[in-house]
This record gives sequence, C-alpha cells and structure tokens, in this order.
Amino acid sequence: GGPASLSRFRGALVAAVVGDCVGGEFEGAEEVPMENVLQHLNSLDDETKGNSILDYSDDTAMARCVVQSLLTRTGFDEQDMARRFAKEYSASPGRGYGSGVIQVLKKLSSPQLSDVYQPARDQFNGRGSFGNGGAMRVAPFALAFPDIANVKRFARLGAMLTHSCSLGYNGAVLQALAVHLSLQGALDLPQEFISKLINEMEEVEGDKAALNDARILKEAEKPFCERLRKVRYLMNQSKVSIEEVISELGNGIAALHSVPTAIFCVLHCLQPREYLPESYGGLERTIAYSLALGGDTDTIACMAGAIAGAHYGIEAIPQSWIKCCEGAQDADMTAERLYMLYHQSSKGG
Ligand code: F2R
Ligand code: MG
Ligand code: MG
Repeated sequence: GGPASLSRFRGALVAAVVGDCVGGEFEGAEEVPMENVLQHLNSLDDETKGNSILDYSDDTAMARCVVQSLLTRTGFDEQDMARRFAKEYSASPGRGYGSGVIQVLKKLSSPQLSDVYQPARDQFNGRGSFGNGGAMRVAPFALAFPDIANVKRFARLGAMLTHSCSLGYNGAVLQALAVHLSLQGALDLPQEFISKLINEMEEVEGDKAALNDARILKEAEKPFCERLRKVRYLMNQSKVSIEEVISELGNGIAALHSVPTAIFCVLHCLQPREYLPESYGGLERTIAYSLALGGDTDTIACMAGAIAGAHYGIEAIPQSWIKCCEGAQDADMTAERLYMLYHQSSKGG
C-alpha cells in the first residue's frame, strides 16, 4: 500500500507481536545458530503441531496498554496509561518484565500517587532506567500521531512513565521515529532513511539532560547518533558477520544496545541474504535475522518487526505465524482503529 495505508498499520502492529512471541524462544541465549532459528520458524508452519500457541511477553502486554489508552483517550493521557500499565502487571505479572521496572509498576498502582512520573525517577538511585522497556512498546505512538513533533513528544512522555534516564526514553523516541518514517514509505530510500534518523536524533540528543546523562554514563556525547552512524557504516558493507553486529551495536537489554540494532536488522534484510531461505520475503528475513543475533531477541524482533511491518504491510506476514502468536489477531483488529485515529488527526479532526 501507499504511505500510511491500512496494510502498513496492520503490518506494524502485528509484526511487533509476532517478533515478541517468536523471539521469546531465544531471549537471553548467547549464541543462536541460524539453523535453530529456521527450525523454530519452520515449526510454526507445521500443522501437525496443532494448537501450540507462543505467548506474548511484557513487550506486547505493555504495547497493548499503550494502544488501548491512546484509543480510549483519543490521545496521550499519562494518568490513564500509567493506570493501565499497573493494572496489566498486577493481572499478569509473569510476562517476563525487567527486574527493575516491576518496582515502578507496583508503585503506579497506588491510589495515593500524585505524580505518575515519580516512581520512574526513583529508579536506580535516582538515575532512572536505561532499559529498552520504553522502546519495546512505543510503536503505537507512531501509529496514532501523524505529526513528527507529536510522535517525538508523546513517545518520550510515554516512555518516561517507567524510564526516566535519557538513554531509556530517547531509545523510545528513536524507535518511534523509525516506525513513523517507515509508515511513510521512507525505507524505499534506505540511505535517506538513516540520514533522517540521524538528523532527528542530533536535535533530540542535543537536550541538556541527554548530554548530562551521556557524560555521567561515559557514553559518546550523542550516543544514539554515534550508534546510527555505525548502522550506516555496517549497512553499506557487502558482508557483515553476526559477531561484528553484536560487538558494534549490541544485542542487550539497554535501549542503546538494542534499538539501533533493530533498525540495522530491518535495513540489512531489505535484500535477500545467502544464509536466509530464498523463499523468505523481507519481513521474514528481518524476524529470522533478529533472532539469530541472540541476546534480547524478543525485544529486538518486536522492534524490528514494527519497523519492517510498517514497510512491507500485513500481506508480508505468514498467516501460519500470525495464527501461532498470542495477541496477533487482536493486534490486527485494533490496527484499524489506530489507522482511523491517525487519519482523523491528520485532517485536524
Ligand atoms: N527482563 C527481560 N528478560 C530477562 C528476564 C526474563 C524473565 N525473567 C524470564 O522469566 O525469563 N525482558 C524484558 O525486559 C526488557 C525490558 O526491560 P525494562 O522494562 O527496560 O526494565 P528495567 O528493569 O527498567 O531495565 C532492564 C534492566 O536494565 C538494567 N538497567 C537499566 N537501567 C539501569 C541503570 N540506570 N543502572 C544499572 N542497570 C540498569 C537493569 O539490569 C534492569 O533490570 C525487555 O528485554 C523485555 O523483554
Ligand atoms: Mg519481553
Ligand atoms: Mg526482551
């Protein structure tokens, strides 16, 4: 479909869920041979496996809260979103949440809480979390707001409900920008896509708090820009090993070590690769490649899935994968409602 078509909305939301569900198999694994990835993905096509459903994790559980909040409130409402996160956690605490964020989610359920951003500020001795939990759930912001300034503003605020360190919330801003641009068709010109991301992040990371956090954590002055330049370098190499991707970009639980990686996965898999089946389209390649990196596979595949889904559209996701993933059909249904909200806002309604 054309820019911001319904197919792209459905693709983004559904592929994020699929990435989370299929990626859960390898989360935390140090090495994941491609053979094991392909075996896992092939097993999803195997009808004889019957009804085995892959559960979604915290990535999707929180993204569903974001979607429901944006739709119900027809925009960003921090009180409502915080309440939904807390309620979801207390109803289903076993979804594999980060060990730190659990404290925030418990505090958010207190009726006495006057500032919903305070529990996040208290994390890690007041430094705040730099985990990728803000980024893993951020795609719906890019699907609700057509205006790039609103995407950046609300992605940041939505992430700050749990992640007050700029290396956490700016990872969410970057992921939201990648989905936003992909939805517009920007991945048709990959060089321009990465340049636009770098330009946007130059401004985002020029913020005083971001410069200060980067200095304290002994990172580059603008850490996401630095990583995106590495993405640009790697995407222009004819051959890149998995080891090089992991050592240059990372595959870990920090937003800095996973959001640029997810973006790289999408860019790298725009073309066929010899180690991936010829029968695979770009979206299948992206998911398979994300899993083969090991580490935080559910989250990297979820984020790469959202960006790739917004590019290739719903038709690129195998039906057999959708059927096996808890919440994927549900995501498909809510995508249409986000599509309507987005297009209402773009008409100024
Ligand atoms: N947590 C996981 N996976 C590992 C455990 C799986 C599960 N227990 C199981 O049963 O298998 N996955 C999920 O967590 C990631 C998102 O985490 P989030 O929401 O950012 O959480 P948190 O706790 O805020 O941060 C994660 C860890 O990062 C380190 N960290 C963050 N900020 C820090 C800081 N300022 N200083 C020091 N360390 C910091 C801590 O180790 C945090 O626990 C996703 O992968 C999701 O899938
Ligand atoms: Mg998870
Ligand atoms: Mg994860």
